[in-house]
Amino acid sequence: MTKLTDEQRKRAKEAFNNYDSNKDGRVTVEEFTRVVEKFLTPETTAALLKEVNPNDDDEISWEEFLKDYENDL
Ligand SMILES: [Ca+2]
Ligand SMILES: [Ca+2]
Repeated sequence: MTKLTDEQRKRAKEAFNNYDSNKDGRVTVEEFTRVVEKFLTPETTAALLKEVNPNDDDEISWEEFLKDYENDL
């Protein structure tokens, strides 16, 4: 697995915070969906959610987000 540089990690964190619209430090599936559905089709949004939220609960944890971010590099 690729190890993120500090800079990449910082960017991942910024992206994560960007999805956290109520700024409580957690990204719910609802928050994530609200952002991505603006520029993705419902099908693509669903597929993306499966990748970024593999345990299918109602929250995209930082660990889940970071893992997906690494996979997409
Ligand atoms: Ca939130
Ligand atoms: Ca999750």
